[in-house]
Amino acid sequence: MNFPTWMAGVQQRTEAALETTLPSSELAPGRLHDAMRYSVLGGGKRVRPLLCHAAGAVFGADSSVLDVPSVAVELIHAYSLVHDDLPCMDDDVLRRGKPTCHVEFDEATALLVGDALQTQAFNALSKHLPGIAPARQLDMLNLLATASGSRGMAGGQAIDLAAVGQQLTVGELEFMHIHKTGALIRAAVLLGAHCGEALPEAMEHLGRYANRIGLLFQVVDDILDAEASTATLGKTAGKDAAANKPTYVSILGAREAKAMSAKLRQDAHDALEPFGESALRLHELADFIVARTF
Ligand code: GRG
Repeated sequence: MNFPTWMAGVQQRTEAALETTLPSSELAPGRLHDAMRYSVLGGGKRVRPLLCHAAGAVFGADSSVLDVPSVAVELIHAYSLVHDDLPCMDDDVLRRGKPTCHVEFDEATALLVGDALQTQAFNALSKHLPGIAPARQLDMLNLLATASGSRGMAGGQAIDLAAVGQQLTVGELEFMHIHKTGALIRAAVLLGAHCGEALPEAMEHLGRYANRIGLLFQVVDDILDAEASTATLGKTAGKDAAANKPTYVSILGAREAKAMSAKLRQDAHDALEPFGESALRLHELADFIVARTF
């Protein structure tokens, strides 16, 4: 199976799993459920579920089991986007080519959507997972909680907000993005591996890959924000410069940022060496993250 066909398959099954996980708009409170579904379904590249499935495949994990952490991570991601777009944060009106949640609904609803998506993620991941020992499942819940919280994504967002208008070194920028963007991407990869038979040494190699991919994702995001159009991105382009935010492009310049993305991609490929052919999809995803146009 070629990469586009595999990717479309995972995206489809993720969409279906999200659809059944989210409460129906017909259930009370209908408007909140409607806003949750609006914010999650029918958009997004589903990069984190793709990484989760690709990592699980290395260790023989079952696709139907992998759907569960994939959904959990994607719900956390969707919540972060809804909150990130709020006027008190990035104040954006466009996401995935549609009005942002607080524009389509209202601010209070958007706040609740984020809250409810976050708890829905843990609800999904805490249900019975066939073939996964309870202790392993607890590790998975702990991994996702840590990646999402103040020592992970939420902490990275706090650093990001404090960095507006500041001069950061590349090291400080990296620290911020390892948390804000990288932590959840790393969690997606490791949760996939937890669904299969991954030994600690393999987890270490995979962790190295995930760290590189997390940063790579952000460097490419910075380049796209500077160079792509709003129409292509489906979100407001040029926001980082307009908001006076430090980015890889503003600190290093576009040429150096692209050189950095090439190096990170190579490092990601190198980290996968011990896995041979079984890591094909993870290799392809590293290339996809660099080649993406939105
Ligand atoms: C509000 C707690 C809290 C956290 C927000 C991740 C984040 C922290 C904010 C997102 C803002 C942003 C644009 C970050 C850059 C990297 C990123 C996560 C881009 C969006 O992810 P994609 O490209 O989006 O995977 P799709 O729409 O494809 O799912």
